[in-house]
Amino acid sequence: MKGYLALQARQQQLLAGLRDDTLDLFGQHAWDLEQPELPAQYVELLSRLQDPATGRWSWDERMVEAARLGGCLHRLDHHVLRLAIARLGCYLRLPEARHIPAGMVFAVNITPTTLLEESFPDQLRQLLDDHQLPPQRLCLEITEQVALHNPEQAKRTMQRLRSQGVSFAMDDFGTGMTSLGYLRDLPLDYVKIDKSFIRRCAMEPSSRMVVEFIVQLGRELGFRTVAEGVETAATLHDVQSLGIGLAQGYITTRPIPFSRPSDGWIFASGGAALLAQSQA
Ligand code: G
Ligand code: MN
Repeated sequence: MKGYLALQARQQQLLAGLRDDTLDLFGQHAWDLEQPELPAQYVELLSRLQDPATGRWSWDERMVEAARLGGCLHRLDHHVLRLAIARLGCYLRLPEARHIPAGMVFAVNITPTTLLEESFPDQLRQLLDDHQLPPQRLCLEITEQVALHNPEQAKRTMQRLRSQGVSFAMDDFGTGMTSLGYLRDLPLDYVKIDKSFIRRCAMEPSSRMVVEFIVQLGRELGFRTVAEGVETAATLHDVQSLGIGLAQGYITTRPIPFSRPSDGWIFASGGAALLAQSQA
């Protein structure tokens, strides 16, 4: 009963956020561990809800599940995608945006059911055109669940969007039940290794071996690996020694409101200073 009430409360919160426009995007960088002297070039846009009473922004990871059970997942995904693309389109036309690295990508989380909607590729194309956002700026983060739904259709949709320039990241890898075969079959640019897995690497040799294998697979198949949830310099150094390509987590930044990218936070350095320090 308690769980059910909590679920209902999350659904209400989400619906209020969508209705009152108090659902917004925050950004968090990933650092390129192979070129840490370059500015960060990967920014994930994360959903946050504002508490009307306190004004504080937060996000409960169980919100997506609440949206799914409450039947508003489609609405949530499309809201977030529209918001992200509209903001980015606007922002990238501002004079200060000329300093943004040409290769910088902005990643948005969408659920597999949205990706698999028949009309999704056309709707996405339309949004990108409407807001004049080059598809090369957009990365879609999807979870392993995509493989459980309809891997063949997922592959077709991803190939089609990728041929237009959109890139794809597999998110939270290591939390689902997916076989490694899907990493081979799906056209992926990034595989983001879940924070629980990264944490276990410090203690479990078997987890380290799996990560090393994924890194190797990435080199052969052409996707880059990303360590999620990196919080300390020690972990940063460790994931670099494992050969992981990028690091994301509180070590790069706490998520920052994206509504004000012109504040300059978008131009973050790439972690070279910290990597040099932790090696000393
Ligand atoms: O599922 P996905 O990987 O997109 O979720 C990212 C979530 O993880 C965000 O809500 C973000 O706030 C959170 N997060 C980002 N960096 C860290 C971190 O270093 N530690 C922890 N515990 N959570 C993080
Ligand atoms: Mn993500």
